Parts: sequence; structure tokens; C-alpha cells
Amino acid sequence: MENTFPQDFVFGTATASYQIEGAVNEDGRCPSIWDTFSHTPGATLAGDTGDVATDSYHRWREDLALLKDLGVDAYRFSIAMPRIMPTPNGVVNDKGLDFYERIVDALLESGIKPVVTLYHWDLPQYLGDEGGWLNRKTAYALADYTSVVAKRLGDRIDTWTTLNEPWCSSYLSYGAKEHAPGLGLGPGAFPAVHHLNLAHGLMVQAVRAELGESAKCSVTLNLALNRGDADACHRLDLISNRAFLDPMLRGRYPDELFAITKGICDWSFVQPGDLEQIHQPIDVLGINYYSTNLLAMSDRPQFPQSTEASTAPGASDVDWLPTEGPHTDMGWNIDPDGLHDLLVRVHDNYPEVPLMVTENGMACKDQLVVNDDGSKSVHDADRIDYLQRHLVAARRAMSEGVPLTGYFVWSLLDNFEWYFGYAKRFGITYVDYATQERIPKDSFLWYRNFIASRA
Ligand code: PNW
Repeated sequence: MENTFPQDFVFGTATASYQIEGAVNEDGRCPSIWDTFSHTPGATLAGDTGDVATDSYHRWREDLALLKDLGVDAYRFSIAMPRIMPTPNGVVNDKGLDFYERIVDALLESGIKPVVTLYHWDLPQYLGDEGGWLNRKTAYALADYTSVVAKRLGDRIDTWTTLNEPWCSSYLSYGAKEHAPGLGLGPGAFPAVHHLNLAHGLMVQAVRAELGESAKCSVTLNLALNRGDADACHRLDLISNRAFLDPMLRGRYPDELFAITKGICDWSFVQPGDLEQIHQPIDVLGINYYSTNLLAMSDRPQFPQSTEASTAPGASDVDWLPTEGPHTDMGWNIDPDGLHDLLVRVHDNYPEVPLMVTENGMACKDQLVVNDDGSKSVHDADRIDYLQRHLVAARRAMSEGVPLTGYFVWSLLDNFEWYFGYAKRFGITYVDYATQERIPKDSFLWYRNFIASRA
């Protein structure tokens, strides 16, 4: 049936360590670049930090009970390197590994597949002090950490995801000022792009060196689906998408990327042999999808390209137009067809790799309602509509031949939404931050029924 998902299709929800764990000074964890950044006055919207977040370092059993109740097939969560390797000398902190091992074992006991992200942006500050992703040594440090985790958690992990959204870890973090470390270097973000690609390749090799070729490896990219002027879309496709996809899946950077960055980046940080290291076979490609861009070509000249702070260095002659509504509480437009179009395009261009939607979801202005019987509800009809329409779009792509194997809602819980702190709620579970009480929203109940029926 057209709107039924196969029995082996994987439904899940996703979270990330710095967004939920809190307990930043416990059991030997070292500071990350996000601790430093969020504690810098003015860096996050209301000065929010991940110091406490949803306190999941202590409440992970409660979170696991939510997952069981929801009936998910898989849980996508990230491991915090600052808990595993808290010092630059490489000494392993067993307490950190113990924490994730407990979670993994509890998930397996509940029949839930652990889908692990090894790097979801909480880079140890000691690596940040050496330049972070501008320094190629960071890629090798991530590979060493990967070996340590793979050795301990081994075959209990269903899927090893190297990086979450290297677009954010480079352009948004080094190109612009929105994410840690917030340097705003414009084209100075390209070395970070390359070192993240290198880290991905080295991390895949580290997993396979520990666990053999059968280990399932992946990377999660937030690929942009651009609409509007064809030249502008092509430009952004090179910068936002193909700067990662082509080295990882084709073993080269597009020549056109070099051409459009003429004068602002000489790419001399790409060393001989790097592309072979980056180009490792992966088993599944994770895609995070929320909304689309609408682009136009401006009448500014193509060259010289601007060297100002930007998330799209090499596109200073492109304009972003306001998108048609409705928009989410993030101001992002709602475009379910965009998910279909993106999946079809990625599959057309990279047909060899199965796909998985590793994040999709919506920030809403959720209101907690106390019912007459004292129970609590959150009526998030807009989120249900969003999820339902995106699932229909994903299913449509599948019936057109896209090998989509899973779908994860962002997020299991309301959590620390980076620059926006606690002001934006993406969860299907409401978190009352004053008490840390978890209240399943209507979307949670809806998703539970959906997973049970797969239709
Ligand atoms: C993703 N942008 O982040 C992340 O993987 C999650 O940690 C995050 O909570 C979620 O999406 C919701 O934002 C993004 O500016 C952050 O385009 C910013 C952007 C895209 C993705």
C-alpha cells in the first residue's frame, strides 16, 4: 500500500549529548567549545547554556522509558568526546565510557537499536585551543577517540555515524558567528570543511579497523534543497552540499567549487592523499531535513567574492529571498515536497548509497495545559501535521525508487537548541525546565500510533 512503510523500516527519535545531558562537570568530563561559547556573554540568544539542559545524564532511565513507551525501533544519540578523552594526553576516562555503555545495554534490552553519532559538535576545548577544526590535527584526534569508543561498544552499536552536519561545524561555526567557536571568518571556514571531511574518512577507517568491514558506517549531512534561480541554486549546491558529498562519496572536490572560490581560498590545506582517506565506502547516508531556501542571483559582480562573515563563502553574489509561509517557530518554511525532492535528487546523483532521514521535526510555541483531573497535555497539532506530511513525502520518494531505510524525529525531548537555548521547543516530549518533568505531547501519542501501524 502506498502509505504503508515496510516492516523493516526503522522509526526512531534523535537527541545530542550537549543538548540534553547537562552534568558538565561530572565524572571527569572536560569543557567543550560549546561550554565556552554558551558562557560567553552575548553568544547565545538569552545567555542560555547546556549546564543542566534536560539533565539526561541523571535522568536517562526516564528518557529510555519514554522511548520504550513510544515503541521506536531505534534511538539516535551522540557520544560526548569530552567525557571519553578529557585531556590532550589521550588518557581514556572509563566513567565516560561506562555512562554510554549503560545506555547502549539498556536500549538493547528494550529491543531498541543504538544509532550513535560520534561527533555532534561538543569538541573538547583543549582541541578548540589549538584552532579546533582549522587545525588538521583535530581530524586525527577524532579518529583516536573513535577507536576508543569502537573498542568498548563494539558490535552492540547498530550504526556508527561519524559527524552530524559538518555544514554547521564549519560554515555556521567558523564562517559565521552563530555556532561555537563563532569566528565569522567567511572563506576562512573552508579549512574546517576539509578537516571535517578528513575526520569523517579517518573515523570510518577507525571503526572498521576495530570492528571489521561489516560495521555499519554513516555520516549525517544537513543537505540544502534550494529553489529559485538555477545559477544561484547551482552555486549553493556546490558550497553547501557537494563540498561534503563529493569528497566523501566521489573522492574529489568539484572543480567548480575551486572556480567560484577563486581569490578567497587557495585550498592549499588539501594535502596529497587526503581525498583517498576521505573517500571511504559508507553503508547509509543520513540526511537532516527541515526546510528549503529560495535563491536569486543579484546584480553584484561574481568577483571579487566577499571575505566577510558568511555561511556561504563563494556566493556573495547570491540573494536569499523570503520564503512563502507557513513557517515554524524557527522562522523556517514548511515544505514537505522539499524532502521528497531532496531524497530523489541525492539518490539520482549518488545512487549507490541507501538513505536515512536522521532528523526532521518542527519548533512550535508549545503550551502546557493542566486538565481538570490534574493531568497535563500539550496540544501540538501543527507538529503532528508537519510530521505526517513529511512522512507522506518520504514514502512517496520511496515508491519512486529511493532506498530510504529509516526516519528519526528531532527530537525525543525539548532541549538546548544551540544559539536559541531553551526558547525553541522541538520535542515530542515537553520538558518543564523548572522541575525537569517530561510530558508527552500529542505528537508523541500520534507518533506512537503511527509507528505501531506503520501507515
Ligand atoms: C540541527 N541552520 O541543527 C542539529 O543537528 C540539531 O542539533 C538541532 O537541534 C536541529 O537541527 C534543529 O535546529 C541545525 O541554521 C542548526 O540552517 C542550524 C541550522 C540547521 C540545522
